[in-house]
Amino acid sequence: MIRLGWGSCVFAVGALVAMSGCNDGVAQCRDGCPTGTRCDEATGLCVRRPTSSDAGFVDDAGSVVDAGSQTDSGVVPLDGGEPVDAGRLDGGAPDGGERDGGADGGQLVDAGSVVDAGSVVDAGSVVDAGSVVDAGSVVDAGSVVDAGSVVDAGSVCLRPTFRTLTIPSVGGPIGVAAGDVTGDTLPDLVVANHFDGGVSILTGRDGGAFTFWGFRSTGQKPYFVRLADLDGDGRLDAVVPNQDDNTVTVLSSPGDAGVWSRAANHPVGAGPVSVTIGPLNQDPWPDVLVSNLTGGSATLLVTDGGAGRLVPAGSIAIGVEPHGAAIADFTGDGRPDLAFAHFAEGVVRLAPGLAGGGYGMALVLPVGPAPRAIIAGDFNGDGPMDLLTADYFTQGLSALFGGADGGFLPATVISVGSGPAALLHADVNGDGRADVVVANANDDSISLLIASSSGTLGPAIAVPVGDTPFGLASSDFDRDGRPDLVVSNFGSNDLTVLLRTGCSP
Ligand SMILES: [Ca+2]
Ligand SMILES: [Ca+2]
Ligand SMILES: [Ca+2]
Ligand SMILES: [Ca+2]
Repeated sequence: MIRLGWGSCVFAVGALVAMSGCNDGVAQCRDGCPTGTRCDEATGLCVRRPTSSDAGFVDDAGSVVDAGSQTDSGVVPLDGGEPVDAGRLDGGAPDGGERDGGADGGQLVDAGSVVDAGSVVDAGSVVDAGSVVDAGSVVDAGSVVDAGSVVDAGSVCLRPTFRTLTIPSVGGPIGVAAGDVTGDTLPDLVVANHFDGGVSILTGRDGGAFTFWGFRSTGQKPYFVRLADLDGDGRLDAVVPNQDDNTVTVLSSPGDAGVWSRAANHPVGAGPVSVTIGPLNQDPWPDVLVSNLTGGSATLLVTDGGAGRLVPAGSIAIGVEPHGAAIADFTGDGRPDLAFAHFAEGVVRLAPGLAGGGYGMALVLPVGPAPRAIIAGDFNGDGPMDLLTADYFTQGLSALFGGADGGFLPATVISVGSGPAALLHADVNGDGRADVVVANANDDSISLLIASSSGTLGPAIAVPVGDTPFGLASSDFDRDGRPDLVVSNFGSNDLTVLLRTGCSP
């Protein structure tokens, strides 16, 4: 493994980033949800968006946060948080720092840091979309190690086994995403090459092998990559935060061999290291939440459905060093809320979405040291949404279990490998329930936490991968009906593809 000074970790290879639940794992969400639907975090499936005609639809009349009180069970209510800059999404003027039901939390300060809220502006200039590099050369279909025993007798597989392929990469593969970007229905890989200023595209072939297709420039020090159909053309686009030039690149518009022909660079805050795809407003289009590590802020980019492009929708001064983020409805009012893992502080900040747009005071939830990634889901099977953080300076995850009143229990630790840096919420054993995968950067392994039939997570199962894994994605690469995994190994400059074979007894 590579041991780097923490400073350089923070600013160079640091956090991998939160994967917002279902966007990473289950096919329907990962592929982008169609018009009129949204991603259901609990199942990873695209579900119909509620409308004003639906029973239970929450309109703008209510306040988001119930002014509950501390309960005997130790559940922290959602109104006990600290203030953040509440940017608005509706294009209106800032709300002057006032917020109803101030309850027992702090007072909202500086609600006016709205950056160009909602106005449609230039969605970014077209920059070099890159050229095709050595199209068609086969990049090492990989050596087979650890073929695993095939059991899989149809019962729940608690210990999945894999056939391992190692695929060489270049330029510091810090992040990876999987999905069909060439339009042939086979899942491809898109790799963020930190030192090369762009992403490489590896096209899927039959049997789970990959062919290096080419490269697309993005910006300086790309840190992460996510795929989603942002412009509504039915094809996956790539979203890449560029840490050193404070931009996010969106690659779109199928061109040569179906791969992107357009690159739009959007200005964001300082040091963007992650993007989270999810709903930030009430339209059916997926939006982009950017964590700006050094700026201590988050930038909101929303899709303008009519124009099919991304436009700025404000920023939030969320606090010191936000790394990963998650978008989910934690308060149960139908509006998306935002959760951020704050690396330097060892806390999660959860900002509730407000009825009129914008976000309310953030609830501060202590977790372990150096949380880098965060995902949302029901990880104990009791219904309310929970959070998991990957605490990089430890050998564990922090689990924040949601209470029935919308608050959270104090964090509990789940043991995994050393240096957990990335999280993936995806079905690993093929039983239809999303499991949790952890990239352990310091011991060159991943941990599998298999979800039981009751919805709880099993103990971590270690699987060796390459040196300093920082990126995770999943798809069925060999099209055998079983979900597979891919890991980007920053230290060994390669990718580990784990093709599921079966189960061990
Ligand atoms: Ca598209
Ligand atoms: Ca729960
Ligand atoms: Ca599963
Ligand atoms: Ca498979």
